[in-house]
Amino acid sequence: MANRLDITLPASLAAERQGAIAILRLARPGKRNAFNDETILGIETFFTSLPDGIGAVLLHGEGEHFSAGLDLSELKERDVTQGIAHSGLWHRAFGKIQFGKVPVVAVLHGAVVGGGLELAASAHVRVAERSAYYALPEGSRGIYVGGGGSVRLPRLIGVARMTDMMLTGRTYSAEEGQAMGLTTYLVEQGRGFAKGLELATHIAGNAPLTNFAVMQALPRIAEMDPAGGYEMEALMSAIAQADGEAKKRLKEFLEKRAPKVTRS
Ligand code: 1HE
Repeated sequence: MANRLDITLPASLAAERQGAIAILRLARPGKRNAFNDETILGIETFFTSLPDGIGAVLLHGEGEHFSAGLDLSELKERDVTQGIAHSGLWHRAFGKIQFGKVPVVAVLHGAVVGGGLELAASAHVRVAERSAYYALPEGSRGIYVGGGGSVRLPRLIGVARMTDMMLTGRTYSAEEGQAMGLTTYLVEQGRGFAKGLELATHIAGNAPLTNFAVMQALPRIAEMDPAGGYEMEALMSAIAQADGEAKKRLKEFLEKRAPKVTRS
């Protein structure tokens, strides 16, 4: 049963709750879900205001496109200092997604471009519908990514592909994005929300400490030197397995009350 989430957001965003899942919808389809400052601040508010009991977030976009990225009509006459602050605003908001309270599943369709792709890259699981396509039009607009794209996208698709996208305006299709690891699920048109909700529901059912470890420890360990990484992994693993939730789940398996691992 869907119900409202009591978080005050700008009209460009809509939030609701379905059980343990908080759903955030980019709701400015008339402008192809382009992000003005108000929207970026609203995204930050949403991810910092999630109530207890929410186990995962589902992020999706209204209309034909996920997002056209930065609202270009707001670029105006920013000077260098204001430009740095503007990018910092995006970094802060998207950081609250990647390193927030709970995992985020993003459902992508239509144009996922510029800042829209940067937003998608901040999520933990990405589902593409076949209509999705990816581009970094910053190159042709005379600007540069500013929403963390230089940090997150090379880790997903490699420096070479991002360089190509920015220099040549190349776009990638949903199928190509899936093949290169940008998304990990590819579904038919109109099936993204249901798939995203199914995944978010599974994620929300995990032990909270496991989700914490995957969100907070894994990306940091992956960037560490191997010796430090093994050490941090050992610590995280020990913390997770000492938790009551782990003990309960292991007992359920050993008493044959938990499901086996099966092919999906
Ligand atoms: C916009 C924006 C926008 C649409 N800012 N207003 N992003 C871009 O360079 C992508 C620019 N947008 C497009 O290429 C196309 O709009 C789409 C491929 C996404 C969709 O095409 P279409 O035919 O469905 O829509 P449209 O007719 O182009 O746009 C509908 C309206 O949305 C129209 O306004 P209207 O008043 O004439 O109805 C467009 O002007 C408006 N619109 N996209 C402002 N982006 C932190 S740094 C991040 C840097 C970036 O993200 S750069 C990438 C910018």
